Amino acid sequence: MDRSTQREVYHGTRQVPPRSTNNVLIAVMGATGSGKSSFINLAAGSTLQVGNGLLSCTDRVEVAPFELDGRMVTLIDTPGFDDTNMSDTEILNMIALFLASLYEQDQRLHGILYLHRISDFRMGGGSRRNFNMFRHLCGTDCLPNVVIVTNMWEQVAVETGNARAQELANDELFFKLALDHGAKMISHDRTTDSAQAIVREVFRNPPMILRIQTELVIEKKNITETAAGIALDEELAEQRKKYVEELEELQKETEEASRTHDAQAVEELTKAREELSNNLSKVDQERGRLVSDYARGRDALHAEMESLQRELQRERTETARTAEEIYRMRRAVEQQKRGIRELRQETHHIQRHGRARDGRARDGHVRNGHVQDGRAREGYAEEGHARENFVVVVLNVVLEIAYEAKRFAARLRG
Ligand SMILES: Nc1nc2c(ncn2[C@@H]2O[C@H](COP(=O)(O)OP(=O)(O)OP(=O)(O)O)[C@@H](O)[C@H]2O)c(=O)[nH]1
Ligand SMILES: [Mg+2]
Repeated sequence: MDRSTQREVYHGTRQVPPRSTNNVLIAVMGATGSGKSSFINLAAGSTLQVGNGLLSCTDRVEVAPFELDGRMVTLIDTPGFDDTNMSDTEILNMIALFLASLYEQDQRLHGILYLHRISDFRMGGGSRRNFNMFRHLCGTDCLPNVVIVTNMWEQVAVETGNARAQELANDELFFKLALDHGAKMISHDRTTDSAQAIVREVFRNPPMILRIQTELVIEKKNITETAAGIALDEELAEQRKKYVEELEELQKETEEASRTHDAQAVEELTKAREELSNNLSKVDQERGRLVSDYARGRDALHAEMESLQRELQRERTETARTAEEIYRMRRAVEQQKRGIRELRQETHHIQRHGRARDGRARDGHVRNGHVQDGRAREGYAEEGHARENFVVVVLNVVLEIAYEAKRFAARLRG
């Protein structure tokens, strides 16, 4: 029976799920609010927090392990790019660190589910940027292990939904290239059955190595040198260019307003320029932070890994000690059991032999009885003999007397 077991939280990159051949690891990605956590909760029976407004909800990598078809499946929830609380740089760092640490611990993903709301009436800048980042994290070779999950179908008319799905599947800017390279596109109807059927789609896949994992761990690239890092930097550079152009435009407008002495316009335009300048310096900071944050995150991760290793070693020693203790106790119990068995056998033996001896003793008594009887009989016989002898003697005496009396009577007659 499929059942949810527990919910674990990866604070950044901590605690990677236990390795096992029976383990299936699947990452769930997609724009913020695309329904990733809701999907995982349906499939795994977990209780990951689901957003209830316009604000982004999941702000770290979380996992939900559960059992499906006898396999231990772990769905990995990720924060989406375009988060309302975190920058794309932070999100990329978080996801990249997690994926690199998975790979370093010899754990492979079986698939990635990429969630997309069919209810989005157009694939806006956010959705497109999110999918772009996803493609660069993933690489082309992994696409056969990717399922694009379209959801929120109940929010649109069937024909509209179908038309959108068709459009997304055929547009090179959206899902066409991924589908051409083996990715699947499946609709989800917000039921557990549908979520689990989608999970099963990537079950049978051989585990894969994502492009970002190869780049960071094998090729030891800096995050800014990875395809995703470059894509993000390009996005930021694009944003920067836009801000600079807008600033130039505002500068011209402000100068024009000054020339016409439009004080209110000058004030409004100055405010807008300040805002844009702020955005520009944020973008510049973001571009710089991608390197420093990743390096800091990696150092923190290594420190954490070392402490985890020490903890693991302590646990192993403790486990070995406990195992030894259990072994000793088992042996003691075995010995006691053997002792009890022997004691029982002995008792049994004694009881059996005791009975036999009693029996023999009783037989002895019986036989003794017979002997005594015999002796008694002998006694009786002797007695009988004595009585017989006595009778014979008496008879002889009587006969002699009778004979003497007859002789005497004959003498008298004669
Ligand atoms: N109608 C409909 N609403 C859904 C569906 N899935 C999720 N939602 C709603 O969409 C909103 C966002 O869902 P979440 O699961 O939090 O989305 P998320 O992708 O995890 O969002 P972040 O954590 O912010 O990245 C919530 O209000 C959900 O109730 C669906 O299939 N249909
Ligand atoms: Mg979420």
